Amino acid sequence: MTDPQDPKVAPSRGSVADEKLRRAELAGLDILDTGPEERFDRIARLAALIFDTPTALISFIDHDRQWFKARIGFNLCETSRDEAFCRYTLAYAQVFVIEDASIDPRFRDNPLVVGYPYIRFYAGRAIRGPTGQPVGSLCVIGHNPRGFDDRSREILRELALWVEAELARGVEEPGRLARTSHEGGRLVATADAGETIYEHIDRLLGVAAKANHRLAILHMRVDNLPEFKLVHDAGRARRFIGRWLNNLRNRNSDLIYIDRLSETAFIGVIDYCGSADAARRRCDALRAQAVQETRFDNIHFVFNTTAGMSLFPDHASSAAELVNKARLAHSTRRWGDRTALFTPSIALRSQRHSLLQERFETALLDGSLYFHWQPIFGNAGRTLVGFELLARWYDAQLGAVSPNEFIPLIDRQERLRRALVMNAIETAVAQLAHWQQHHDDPPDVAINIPGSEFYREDFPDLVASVLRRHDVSGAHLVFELTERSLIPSFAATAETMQRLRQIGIRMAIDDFGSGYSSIAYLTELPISSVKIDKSVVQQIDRAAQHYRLMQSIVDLAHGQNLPTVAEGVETRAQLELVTEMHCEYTQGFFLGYPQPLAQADALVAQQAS
Ligand code: G
Ligand code: MN
Repeated sequence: MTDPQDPKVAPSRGSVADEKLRRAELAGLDILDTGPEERFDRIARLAALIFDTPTALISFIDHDRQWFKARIGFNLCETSRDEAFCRYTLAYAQVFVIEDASIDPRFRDNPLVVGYPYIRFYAGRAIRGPTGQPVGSLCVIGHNPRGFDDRSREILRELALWVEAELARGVEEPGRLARTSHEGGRLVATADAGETIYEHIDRLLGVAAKANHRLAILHMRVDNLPEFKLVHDAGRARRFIGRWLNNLRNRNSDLIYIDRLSETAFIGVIDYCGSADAARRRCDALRAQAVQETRFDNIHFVFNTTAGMSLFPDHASSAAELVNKARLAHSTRRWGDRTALFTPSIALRSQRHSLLQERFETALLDGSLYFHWQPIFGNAGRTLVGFELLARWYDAQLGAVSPNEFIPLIDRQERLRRALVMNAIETAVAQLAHWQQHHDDPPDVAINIPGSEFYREDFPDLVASVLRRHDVSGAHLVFELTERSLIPSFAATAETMQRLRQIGIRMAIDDFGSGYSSIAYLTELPISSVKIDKSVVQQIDRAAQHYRLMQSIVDLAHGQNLPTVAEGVETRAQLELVTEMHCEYTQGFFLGYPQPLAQADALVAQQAS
């Protein structure tokens, strides 16, 4: 073997076959791009202490790069293989020493010598894998020329053998950490198998409090993870996600912790300085990295994330509370790039929301949740044709609760949503039974139905049984569905609509023109009318372009033989214009407010006489 201590000798890569063996050994270790581990950091730290050097590294030589598993006093995650001092070390059985790189012909032009980190002194010892292939090195580096005596060489050799022993023990579970310490301006925590995420974060908080550091707690969800898991088996998916997390850890030294909280949720802790907004931008940047394509094990995937965050010490002092607040902030954001920052008003709103959800069922029973009836008129002859049933809530303590607030909350909970829908249907059908007995031509009653009900197998049967019980036909019932609520599946919706039509019920598309208007709703679904959203109607007397938009929607509906209802008509001018457009029906404050049943009943009686 040539002696690389001789400065005239350049190291060879070894034969192609040797290099192949070496790389196979390295691949078997599965260590490249994994996260920092205390058991390796500790050895590097000890080396720096013993030899009194600013820098100690445990590196591995990949195909074309040198990658660092442990790095004390060194900012780069990896360097090119060509620059690596360690490729000399690898080719040598003993400790390899450069006393002054600036005068060594092999190194004096090396970018790591002429530039950062200005290496002068280097001492390294190869690290061998289980079958003896040299895969990396343990080295110490200094900025000043110096010597390295036999005793030092012996110690470095012992430390390198210790690294080899750790390698042979295999890769530790990443992200589980035991002692926490604060050193060199960066918070560090170390591994403990039995610890929960919360216990670990609590310990980090303790260290941060002592060191006067601020932490951002990130609650991040990978929204497309279920798709990923549909395609890949559990073991591969777990390894892939582990690799993704390690990439994030490696590239962000301020991300002092990240782990998986549930199927799709992850908790990260960022050590930050500055304002809350700076912390948020830091989280955004981290997530921007998180969506970059990850490649590993022949899988390519892009993780899409949404996230919320809370701050220590501002928002709470315990892990449980901070994680909850980050999660709460997250829940206010369903999409978008920005990380949602927790604010006290988010907490207040969420308290109010849970209070409303708690009280809802009682409200249905004690009558504080009730219905108003808003009349709908034909534009020709101004005749009353029906009512839309609108939920109203007056709580003894909270006062009037707007439907804009409670409907979205109720819709989120299947049980409550179902209770409200069935209550509305019961109310409408009972009143229809009454009107049927007293009037030859009872009015229609329209009810808002959340789209989710249409995916329930038994919905048409439930409705039919209410009709049967009151001995009422479905001919005067209209179910209103918003465009928004129907997005998931046309086929399932159409099938339910057909079954409802068989018992006489008509369907209307509600709020048409307010959101994701699709012509397909008008052509593909067996609906009977189109209700044009008030945001469209209320503009028609202001500008010609809005007038033309409304006219186009009316014409579009007519093209499918569907009559139209103008919603939210508030002025005489609007009423005249919608009539001029041949829109068939009008609903709005100008002709009638949503009103209690007694008034609606009086309106029906008046019309009949
Ligand atoms: O989404 P839907 O069309 O079901 O909503 C009806 C809502 O519109 C009810 O809450 C009702 O109080 C409100 N509304 C009804 N008529 C008018 C009106 O003329 N102007 C305004 N601003 N709102 C109205
Ligand atoms: Mn409606």
